[in-house]
Amino acid sequence: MGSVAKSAPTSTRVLTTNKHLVRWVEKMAELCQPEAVHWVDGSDAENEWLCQQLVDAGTFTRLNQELWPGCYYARSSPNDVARVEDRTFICSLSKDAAGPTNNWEDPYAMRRKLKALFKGCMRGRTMYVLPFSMGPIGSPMSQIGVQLTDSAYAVVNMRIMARVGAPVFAEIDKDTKRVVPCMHSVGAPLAPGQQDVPWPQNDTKYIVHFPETREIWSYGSGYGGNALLGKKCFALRIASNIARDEGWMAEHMLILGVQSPEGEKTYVAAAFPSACGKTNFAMMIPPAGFEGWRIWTVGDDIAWIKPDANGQLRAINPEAGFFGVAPGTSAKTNPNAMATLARNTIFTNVALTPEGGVWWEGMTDEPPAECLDWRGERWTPEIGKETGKPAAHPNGRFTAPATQCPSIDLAAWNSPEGVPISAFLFGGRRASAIPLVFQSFNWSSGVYLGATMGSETTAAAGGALGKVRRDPMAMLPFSGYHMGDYFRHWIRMQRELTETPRVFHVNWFRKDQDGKFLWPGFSENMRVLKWVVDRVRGRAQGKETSIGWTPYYDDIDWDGLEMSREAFEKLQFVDRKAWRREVMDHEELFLLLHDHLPPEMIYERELLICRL
Ligand code: TSX
Ligand code: MN
Repeated sequence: MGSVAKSAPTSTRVLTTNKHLVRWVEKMAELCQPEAVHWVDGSDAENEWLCQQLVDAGTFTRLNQELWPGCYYARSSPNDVARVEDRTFICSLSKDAAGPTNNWEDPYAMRRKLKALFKGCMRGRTMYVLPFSMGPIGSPMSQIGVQLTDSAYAVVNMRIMARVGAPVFAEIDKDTKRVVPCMHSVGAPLAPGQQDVPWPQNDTKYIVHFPETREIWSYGSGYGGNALLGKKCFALRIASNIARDEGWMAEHMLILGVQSPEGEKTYVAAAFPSACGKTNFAMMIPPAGFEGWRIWTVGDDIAWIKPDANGQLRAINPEAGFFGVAPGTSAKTNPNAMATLARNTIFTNVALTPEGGVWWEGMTDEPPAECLDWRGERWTPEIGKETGKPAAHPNGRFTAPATQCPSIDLAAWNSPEGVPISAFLFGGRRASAIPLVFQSFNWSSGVYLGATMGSETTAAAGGALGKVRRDPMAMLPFSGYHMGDYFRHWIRMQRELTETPRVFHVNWFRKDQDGKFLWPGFSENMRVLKWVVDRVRGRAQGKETSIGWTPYYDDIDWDGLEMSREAFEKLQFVDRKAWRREVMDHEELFLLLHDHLPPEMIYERELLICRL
């Protein structure tokens, strides 16, 4: 290690005047016993220094700077490649408050356990004090956290994913907002003289949330949602608790704006389960035939949504970057994502090419002749075929700044009051029964659509093929409280609104008897979005069916796409027999949640059964 890299620009300077924060940092340093404490200012110089530290430690490889300017490459430990849902806990005072779909442990017992785990856990490492704002700094909708972490990797990723550093300390010093304390350790202390590994972690992992005291404790993992605590832990699990108490919504939703050739802008928020192409949809480019139309990206993962003084729902994206799944992302499936990740991006668990570039399955039609896979082993297309092992891990990621996205709605993304939301979209990956698009009759039947949404299990996800895995509002792993109470909160939100957003269900994945997709998807989804906008604006017709309002063939703009009336009817067909099975299947989740389920969900189900 070079001696220049050893001296941090800000290593021990305390960057806040907030006494509570200083005292907490001191207390946590006493518990974790780090070698040094580094207050993160968020500057470029500091970031470069941190990245150099990571290169020196073998965690980062600097990519070929001509091909990938400002980009770094990391490989995690094979024991640390994804969120760990079975190690994720909601430690509310009562088990009942966490609900049957969350792991729960008594908060006092869990605190004792965590104290023991964190005792001396940062020995031989630096503890970074990382202040972050979820949402634009100073926005009334934003929330502030401070993450104490022994992972420089977490710091440089968080710097992309959130607003961090000196301006956030300045906000904390005003003492106007409660700060959410976020403790994070990879759980791998170093004995004096002990050689570090490129990806320190601990096989024992705990991702713990204390909803009442608004605290997060994460131990043992350096990866993604386990380690970048502003994202799933704060912006969804803790924020969903804050939102429920304060009358707003923390949702697992993308936000996009549809702009017409006349300049009319309509914002929608959409929730899809994993593997439905949420990021692709958020960054969609309209197809041929839609000249003059634009899709503006506000966010690809999380939306904080709040009624304004006029009773209009407004949304912000609390994040500042995209932590996207790399495999499947290409110039064909998502050119805007490819442009976004072309520079200043951190790649994790993808393949490294001999010329110092990255590659993943689906990035190009032709794989590289040779590369190192996500484990660092030699990989060729032949080896891939023989072993069945992909070059990139299926959960390999890019961490890229949102500002680099060609379709980013910069004004909206920086706007403290957020964008007005006119429609909610729910969706899933469903091979049969579920039409391409339909609109709910009203708010409560829309909440029912969200509550019962799900995706068919694929071979990759494990589980029985073709079985529907329910993932209400895509929030099953992310609601920080009882899912039944969460539906109740959705129902209750209507009272705060002068006009409720219209609610739609979409399914890009319906197949015919031969297993062929009935809908081309991707850019062509613009046609569905236009109908959604036209419905919202009161311009488009609809046909009333037993499940909701569906478009007539002539309500959809077919300019530039070959789609016969017959093919469209197949895509939109409401198969009552299949739907009667579907509605029976809804009961399973409802039984699990029955003691907290709002009566509206029971009524909506009964009404649906009657209509069918
Ligand atoms: O992201 C997807 N979207 C949304 C895009 C805005 N994907 C990829 C899902 C995996 C993450 C899709 N896959 C979509 C879609 O709308 N639709 C499909 C299914 C599909 C796949 C390939 C074809 C068609 C449909 N290709 C051809 O027909 C040639
Ligand atoms: Mn997500």
